[in-house]
Amino acid sequence: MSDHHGFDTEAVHAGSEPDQRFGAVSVPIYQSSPFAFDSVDQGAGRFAGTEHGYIYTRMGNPTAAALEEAVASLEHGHAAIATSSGMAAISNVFFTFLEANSHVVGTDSVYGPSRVVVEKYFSRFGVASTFVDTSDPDNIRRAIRPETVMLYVETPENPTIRLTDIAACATIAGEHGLLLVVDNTFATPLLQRPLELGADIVVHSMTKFLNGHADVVAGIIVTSTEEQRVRLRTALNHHGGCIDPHQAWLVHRGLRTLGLRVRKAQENAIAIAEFLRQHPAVEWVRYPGTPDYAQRELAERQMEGPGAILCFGVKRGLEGGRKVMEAVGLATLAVSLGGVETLIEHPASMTHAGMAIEDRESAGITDNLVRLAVGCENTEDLLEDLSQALETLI
Ligand code: LCS
Repeated sequence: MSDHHGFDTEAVHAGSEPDQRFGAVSVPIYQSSPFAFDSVDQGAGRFAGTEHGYIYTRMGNPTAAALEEAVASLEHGHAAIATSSGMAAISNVFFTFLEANSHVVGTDSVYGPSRVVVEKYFSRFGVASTFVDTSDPDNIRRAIRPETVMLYVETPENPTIRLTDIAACATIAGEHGLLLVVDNTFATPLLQRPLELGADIVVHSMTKFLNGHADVVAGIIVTSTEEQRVRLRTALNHHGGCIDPHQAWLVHRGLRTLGLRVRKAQENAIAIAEFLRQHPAVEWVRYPGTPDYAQRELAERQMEGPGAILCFGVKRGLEGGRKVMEAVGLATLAVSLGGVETLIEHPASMTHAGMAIEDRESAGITDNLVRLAVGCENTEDLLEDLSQALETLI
């Protein structure tokens, strides 16, 4: 059905066949670790892969499979593998495809732990890496070595909202035989489908928009081929990191309203960005939906909407940023993003406080940068809250 229906129809129906036994309309939660075999032959067949069916939840589970089918369908992928967290998904991609003495090129300001996993742990097994500003494809070309096997890209980037051209990356990856992996957490498949632009693999922190309710940590890998699926699934079966059935069910429930939530949050973000641009206490706004956004042409070509996350710079630097954080009432002061509630965060004093000031500045994470992950509240309430918080700077 995925080729014939719209996004919301797929989000509601993909992976959601009524249950065969009692006709339950919602996919049952198969909260079981093992699955019984009818016979020794059947068990042997399942292990050999000659018989379809479940064996043990680490190796696959029907509730998780429903979610995997739905996300694969929304991303226009071949198949998907759900994991216990976004980091478990990303680590499994590295674990599966990186060999000793191979090399990875990645986006410099990816979500911190995605870079740490390669630089701190895989380096122990001889994997080298170069993280560059991938918004300029020439930086990628310059970083590639004969032993490079993977190009790992996050777009839009967290928290700078800088974009990388996925189609240009696919061309480079094709020329050099690299696996192109894209973290699509910020955009969601509603707004950006990297596999259609030539990426090989998509990863998500489903903790964010796909689940959408700030109550679950989960991740997923979407593949474009059966060979990738088998390799990733086998690796995950061996080293763990599988999703729990109840967790999978919660994410699948949230996924069914993905389009509604992201469109509403985006509508709010567009209004907020415009409001901030006019505000005397705000120095700059970075959001793909504003007319002065530096990568507007790329945003329009690559994404079907500007999304629900923006960052802005307030007057009075670090102190100004802290003041706004303290003054907001409706927006919650918390990390993470992609839930129905608006969250506000100050990277310089929170998520990126551990970085040297020069590194922060060169990555564009200035002291006055405030990250706003816009939720689904009423627009006027959010504007009123931000307005009273910004007043404290005037
Ligand atoms: N990819 C991106 C783009 C993320 O923003 C995150 C988490 C992850 C992967 C990892 O996913 P997890 O394992 O947490 O499910 N981002 C966070 C953030 O911005 N604040 O808190 C977590």
